[in-house]
Order: sequence, then structure tokens, then C-alpha cells
Amino acid sequence: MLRMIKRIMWPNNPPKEVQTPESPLLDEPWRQLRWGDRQRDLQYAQEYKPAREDIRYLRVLLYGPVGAGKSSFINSVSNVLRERITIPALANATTSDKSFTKQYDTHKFAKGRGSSKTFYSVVFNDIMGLEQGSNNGVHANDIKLALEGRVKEGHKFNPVSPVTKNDPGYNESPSADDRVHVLVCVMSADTQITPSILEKMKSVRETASELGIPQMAMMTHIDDACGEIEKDLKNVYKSKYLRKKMKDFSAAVGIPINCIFPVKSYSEEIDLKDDVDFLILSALRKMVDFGDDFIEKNC
Ligand SMILES: Nc1nc2c(ncn2[C@@H]2O[C@H](COP(=O)(O)OP(=O)(O)OP(=O)(O)O)[C@@H](O)[C@H]2O)c(=O)[nH]1
Ligand SMILES: [Mg+2]
Repeated sequence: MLRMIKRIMWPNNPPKEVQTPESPLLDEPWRQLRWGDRQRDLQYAQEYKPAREDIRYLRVLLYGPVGAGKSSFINSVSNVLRERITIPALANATTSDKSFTKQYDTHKFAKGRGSSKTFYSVVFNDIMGLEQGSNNGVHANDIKLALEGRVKEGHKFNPVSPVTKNDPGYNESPSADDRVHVLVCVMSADTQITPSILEKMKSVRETASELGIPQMAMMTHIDDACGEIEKDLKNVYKSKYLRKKMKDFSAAVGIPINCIFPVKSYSEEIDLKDDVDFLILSALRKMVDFGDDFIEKNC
């Protein structure tokens, strides 16, 4: 109706102030998701086991700028797998340019309770955030050692002195289990990457490529970045803003767009939500698939 009135009043083009503002959403999503498949993806992740007997855990290493949401994602995976709100990795509630996570810890998620307690086969390492400048945040060389499984559990990263062979935190003989099987870059959709952090990311990626480790990325804070996604998470692949952000990020870092997954981590919720779970599970499923391929081929 509005369009018809406009055509009658302004047969060519209406003046700027009368033009309808462009919608922030695409008519159709650019990637198809089967939102109803939450249960199927959950079972897949819960039941996954590496095919090799000497490998108990598929190890995922998260890296990315300070505050991108690495610890929050680990907590979110824990929530989804354990089907309740949990907090295994401490996330930071204040905004800072200094990394909150400083220690190299493996996060395992408990299955069952008491004497029947075991762990799910996917584990995460949360590494200190990348920060601006050469003496800040985790050193790119430390990430390389972590990828090879040479950083011991509980090691406290020191930005001015990266791990060396003589350090107590150095693991001389890493097992296939200690190695990282998939590397995941975590980026916020709500911030810009600085050139210095971009350089650090590139160097980490190059190292992982030399070691043949599969890589993917996650875009977090998608709800903060786009109001339409905040209103309804199902708009995730319709948001023009997010699509552009993912494309730009892919071009800047060199991770193909089909290896980048948007997620919203649990941050303020006190109960689980199907849509939030679903995006987390789609990313988790890819981590399992990529990591499993690496275990089959290289370990
Ligand atoms: N709205 C929203 N907030 C998020 C999301 N992910 C993380 N956050 C919030 O962002 C803040 C930082 O998250 P962390 O998980 O501590 O970030 P990190 O990457 O582990 O940071 P460092 O350990 O300091 O390197 C916390 O307040 C989280 O609640 C998200 O997807 N959406
Ligand atoms: Mg952290």
C-alpha cells in the first residue's frame, strides 16, 4: 500500500526523507540451519569418542583477543553438555585490555556423578588472551608450544618471558593426548581487530598450518553487535551486519568463511535456551569433526 502511494506521488524516485530505511535483515538466511536438530547435535557431541585407544580426549585450543569470550564459550559448552548452568572456566565480568585468564588449564566436563563420574571426550584449553604490543598477553611462541602439547597443565603464562626448555612448565615428551587437535580463533563481532593483534593471529595460524592442525573460528558477542540478533537469535544468518563482519574477518585472517561460526555464549541467562544451545552445538560439532580427522590422519 505504502509503495503504491509512493509510486503515485513520486513516479520516479521519492525524495530521500520519504524513502523507507533499508532493512538490517536479508529476506532469506545466507546459511541454512536446521534449528530443530539440537538434540541430534547434542547426542553427537556427548557420545563422541576418538577412534584411537591411546587418545582419551580430543583437545580444542581457543585463542583470540582479550575479552573475546573464550572462557565464556567453554562455560557454555559445559552448560550444553551437562544440560545445566555451570562455571568451569572463570570469565571476566569487567571490561579490561589485560587478559583475565593467565594459566594454562584443561577444562573437562563431567559426565555422571559420584563413583560413576567420567568425562566427555572433548576437552578445551583456554589460553591467555592476545594483547597489543610485544610484551603483552600470551606470546605467539607459547601458543606454538601449546599446540605441540609442550605446555604443562597449570603453567602461568608470562608475557615477557615465553616458555623455554628449562622451564618447569615445559613438557619434554608430549603424548598424542597432550597435543592440540583443533585450533579455534575466537573473535567478537562487536569490536575491531587492531593490526598488532592481527599480526599475532596470523603467526599463530601459520604455526598451526605447519603442524597440519585444522583451524576454525567463532564470532562471539553477536547479540551485542546486532539488535535484530539480540531480539531473535534465529536472525543470525539474516543479519547484514554480521554477514559483512564475518566476510571481513575471513579476508583479514585468512580463515575461509565456511569455517567461521557465529555463537552467542551464555552470559546473563540463568536457564538454558534451545536457540543458544543450537548455535553452540553447531560450532562444537565442527570442532569434533575437524579434530577427529586430524587424530585419524596425524596422531
Ligand atoms: N552478550 C554477550 N556477552 C558475552 C559473550 N561472550 C562473552 N561475553 C561476555 O564478555 C566478557 C568477557 O568474556 P570472557 O569469556 O571472560 O573473555 P575471554 O576471551 O576469556 O577473556 P580473557 O581471559 O581476558 O582473555 C564477559 O563479561 C562475558 O560475559 C556473548 O556471546 N554475548
Ligand atoms: Mg578467559
